[in-house]
Amino acid sequence: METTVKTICPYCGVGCGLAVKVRDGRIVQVKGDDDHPANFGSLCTKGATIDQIVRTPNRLAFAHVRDAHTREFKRVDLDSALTHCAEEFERIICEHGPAATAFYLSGQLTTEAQYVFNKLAKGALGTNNVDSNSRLCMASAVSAYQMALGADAPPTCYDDIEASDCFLILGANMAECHPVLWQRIKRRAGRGRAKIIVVDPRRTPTAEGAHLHLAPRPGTDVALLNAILHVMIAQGWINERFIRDHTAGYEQLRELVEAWSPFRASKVTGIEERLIHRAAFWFGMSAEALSFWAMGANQSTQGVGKNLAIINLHLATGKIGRPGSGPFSLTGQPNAMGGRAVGYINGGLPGHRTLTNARHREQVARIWGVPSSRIRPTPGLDAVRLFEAIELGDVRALWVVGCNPLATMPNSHQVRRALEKLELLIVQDCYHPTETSPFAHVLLPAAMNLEVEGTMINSERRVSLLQPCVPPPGDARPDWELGTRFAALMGFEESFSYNSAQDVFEEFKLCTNGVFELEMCGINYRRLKHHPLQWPCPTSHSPGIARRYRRKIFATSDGRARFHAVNFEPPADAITPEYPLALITGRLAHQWHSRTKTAHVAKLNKLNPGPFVAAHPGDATRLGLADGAPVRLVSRRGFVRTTLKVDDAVAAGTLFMPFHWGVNAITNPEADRVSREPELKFTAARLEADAAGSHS
Ligand SMILES: Nc1nc2c(c(=O)[nH]1)N[C@H]1C(S)=C(S)[C@@H](COP(=O)(O)OP(=O)(O)OC[C@H]3O[C@@H](n4cnc5c(=O)[nH]c(N)nc54)[C@H](O)[C@@H]3O)O[C@H]1N2
Ligand SMILES: Nc1nc2c(c(=O)[nH]1)N[C@H]1C(S)=C(S)[C@@H](COP(=O)(O)OP(=O)(O)OC[C@H]3O[C@@H](n4cnc5c(=O)[nH]c(N)nc54)[C@H](O)[C@@H]3O)O[C@H]1N2
Ligand code: SF4
Ligand SMILES: [Mo]
Repeated sequence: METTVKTICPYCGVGCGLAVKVRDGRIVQVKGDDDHPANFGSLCTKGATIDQIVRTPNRLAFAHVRDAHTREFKRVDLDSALTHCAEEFERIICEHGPAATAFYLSGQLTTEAQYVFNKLAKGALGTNNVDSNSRLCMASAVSAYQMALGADAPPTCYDDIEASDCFLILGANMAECHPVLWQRIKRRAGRGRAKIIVVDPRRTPTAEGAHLHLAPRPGTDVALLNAILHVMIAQGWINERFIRDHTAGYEQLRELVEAWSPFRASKVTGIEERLIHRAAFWFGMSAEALSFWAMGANQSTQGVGKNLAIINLHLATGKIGRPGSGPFSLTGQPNAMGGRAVGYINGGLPGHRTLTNARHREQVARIWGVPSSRIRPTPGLDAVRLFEAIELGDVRALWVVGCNPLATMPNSHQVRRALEKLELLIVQDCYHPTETSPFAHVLLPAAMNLEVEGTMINSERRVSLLQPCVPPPGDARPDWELGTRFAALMGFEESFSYNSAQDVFEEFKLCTNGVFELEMCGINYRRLKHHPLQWPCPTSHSPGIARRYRRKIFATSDGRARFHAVNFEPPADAITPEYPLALITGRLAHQWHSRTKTAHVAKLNKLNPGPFVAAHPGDATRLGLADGAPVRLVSRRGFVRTTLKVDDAVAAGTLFMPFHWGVNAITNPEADRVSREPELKFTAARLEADAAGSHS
């Protein structure tokens, strides 16, 4: 029998629709869904090859348990494994209190799984130690949206691309990381209707496709953005009326950017003055301008500042709240947006609520069916502090759902010490081994995206329904169900009495009721089976709202958007003679993070075959290193071995290393003060010949 199942690509936050042909329980063809508004049939290499990541030799199909992480794993049935988890949680909570337990969740889970685990921790067990890999990813954007616009909600949609005349793409390599959206931008620009400005220290494929490439020294974007605003103010390309009627805080910002002449910014950023003028001219004089940004902005000790400085440009020109204009942060993972709505971070509650607000705790407790005293008012630990607390012995049990922290957290030597110290580490994953799973006491087999029902929300706030294409292998179950079964064993059966993902979604939806900016009450599985819907979607007849702030009333208390006067601050890791180079880490087009998925796909590995560090020819010559040489990359935290790639796409004084094969032994855990997002984009490093000559 042959059927075509419509579902969603399990990789990036573009959220492409898939049409998966299944014959006799096997996937026989994967195509883009022609009807899905995120991609209209297009796919990139990763999406097109997902059939190859489902049945792999290292698929984790059964639960495993052991007493100590030095012993052998024993395969057990799921109920025994969950019972063991429950007993261990009970013991640790009894001896050390609930704050000795923690959860580390993922933007690659369904909204339903994120919701269940967040509720399990904060509403049942009484621990607020819930954080997610979004801390390493979207945290800075979340903080900036809240501060500037009053709510964590991108105001824009993909259709804005066709209505825009100028794209400012900062710290985002869209050609490799959001390829389907990039193709759409290229089509718009190709018709001669829009200019593309790319701000990236590297000459990426995205920069090569731009009309103007500004290559700042790593970490100096705020200086550049302030200078762009300086020029726009001096030239009168700002919108005084919009500023007066719909914003607050302009005067302070104006005073600050007055001091940021292109001359001064050029000294800090290394970008020629005339190019700063040109960028300001294009942004300021275009009828509509859209900015996209991603990790080059967010993963910085000034991550929130960079975000705010971008939003300032839109507010100063009034280029927001109308087709073709607005700030548009790109979400990395397929459902980071769902996690944000669910509040799966240390201080969050569902429906854009916060733990510290007593009214919010009451509202959520009512929906959760728990006494409001159960929800504790103090935020838990963010990811970086969580692993520090584990090493100190303050947290003793950790449940990791859909993350591989030993590979992806900064300063992984510290993370390894923490994992070794845990009394209970539960790793719930689709594969084993990963970098993290060998440290576990319990392995729980998770069904993967193509095997489950549930929702995911993409960068433009669009909710899509995942439909199972094939059954999960062995004992693997959907993530939400594993959390629910554990909750029942801990005595919370009544408040976790879901029989399906749909039941979970219906409860989550109640948390958005009356939360104007996030309202999802008009969304249900029945509607989603026909077509995906954007929130806010207040009624079952509403098509969902594509663009926010059309009436120029922002989600702040007085309806005005806020300017923020952000001054430039250098990155935390100091460049010194001992560590003279600035190391950037990031992605390649055909690999995904720690490669638990993409490592299985021959085509992808042929395209991006292996690890390297890229250095400018001048730096390589000065160090006497040739292309292909075995090298050591050393930072204040350790070293990694790899192969040198001499490449003039990176500027002199900088290095680039993809993190797919491991680089985090040397990266810096120092984080933005507000968002607590670590500075994964800037490590002071030195490059040297690897005397041992072997790679790892
Ligand atoms: N192929 C592929 N696609 C992916 C992923 C993947 O693993 N592989 N992961 C997904 C996820 S979770 C995410 S978060 C996104 C990330 O998507 P991106 O953020 O686009 O990807 P990165 O390579 O991490 O970083 C983007 C760029 O930031 C630049 N950069 C570094 N420092 C600075 C700086 O100081 N200023 C500026 N302006 N730029 C800087 C880097 O040179 C790099 O080109 O990709 C998503 N899509
Ligand atoms: N140096 C450096 N480090 C970085 C970054 C960087 O740019 N530079 N980027 C950061 C960013 S933006 C991100 S988002 C993080 C990503 O960090 P991680 O999320 O830790 O990285 P992944 O390799 O995607 O790990 C996801 C794990 O979940 C498993 N998994 C996948 N789908 C499912 C599922 O449905 N259920 C369950 N239970 N498991 C599943 C995968 O097999 C894998 O083991 O990395 C961060 N780390
Ligand atoms: S662009 Fe992103 S969502 Fe679309 S197919 Fe590629 S990885 Fe999947
Ligand atoms: Mo990410």
